[in-house]
Amino acid sequence: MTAPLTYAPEVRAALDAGRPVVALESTIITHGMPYPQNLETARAVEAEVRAAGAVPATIAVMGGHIHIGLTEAELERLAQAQGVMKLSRADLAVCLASGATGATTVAATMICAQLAGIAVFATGGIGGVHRGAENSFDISADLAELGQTAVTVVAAGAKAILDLPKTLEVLETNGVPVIAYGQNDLPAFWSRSSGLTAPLRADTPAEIAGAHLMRARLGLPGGQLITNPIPAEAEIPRAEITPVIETALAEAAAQGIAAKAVTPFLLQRIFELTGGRSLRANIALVLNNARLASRIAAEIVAQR
Ligand code: PSU
Ligand code: MN
Repeated sequence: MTAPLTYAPEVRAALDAGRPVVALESTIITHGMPYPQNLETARAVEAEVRAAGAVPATIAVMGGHIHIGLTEAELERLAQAQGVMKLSRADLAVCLASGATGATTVAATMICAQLAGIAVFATGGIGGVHRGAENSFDISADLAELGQTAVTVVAAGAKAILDLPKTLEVLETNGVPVIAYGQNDLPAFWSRSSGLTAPLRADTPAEIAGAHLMRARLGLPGGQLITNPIPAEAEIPRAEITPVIETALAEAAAQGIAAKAVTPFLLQRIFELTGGRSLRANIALVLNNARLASRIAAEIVAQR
């Protein structure tokens, strides 16, 4: 018995022909953005991947199957659905076995991409070590997944709602290369700089593809985290976003928000508190990541 994968015809054809494919997650659609911007963004990200010469494969769980690539109707249904499960490594099999609908986080999307033979995955931000983790133990399963699943993930860094120094420490412990693209600083999602220096730097998609392929030759099981700074024109500078983040975090603590609910709560509050500016930035950075991921996927195909 093999994994229950259902491929969109376009994705299957590209994988069979050895053409570049970029995986995309679905939690950003169901839990990361409000409707209808979530649907518009999902479509725009797919279009961006196509424009860059790769094939997009948005991943979600429906009817007992892992869908590798969604139809327009499936994308629309997911974007409006209520009560969709947020799937990480822990929930994936239970969701599939039950037949429920589930959206894949970074961790679950990596697992599904690897099963499908997709090397590169574009998203917005990854989960990380939450502030106060020394008490809550809230550390995203995304970090452990990066240590064990061989997919190159392109993100805009980790959000400053997290404890970024601790997030870097856990990634290092898990053997994950954290590579800043085109700069020395670790990007912080809405801001181009976190004020921290990234452990590694790459300036071209070819370097990143070369390192991805070298990891396979070395038999190293984990992935790579590429942190791609948000385009300057869409950036919310650190000094502006910091007080908003502090307010949202204080509200989450006061309301006892915990576990899986933390990230969606904070994203929604920051959206409200910035009058939608955080969402516009989020959309710009996801598109930017889709472009870079497509170029990396093309380089991996070329160098293979
Ligand atoms: N960061 C965002 N938008 C998101 C997420 C993170 O800016 O939608 C989602 C991703 O799917 C990520 C997940 O994998 O949240 C992390 O959730 P948690 O912290 O519960 O592991
Ligand atoms: Mn968590």
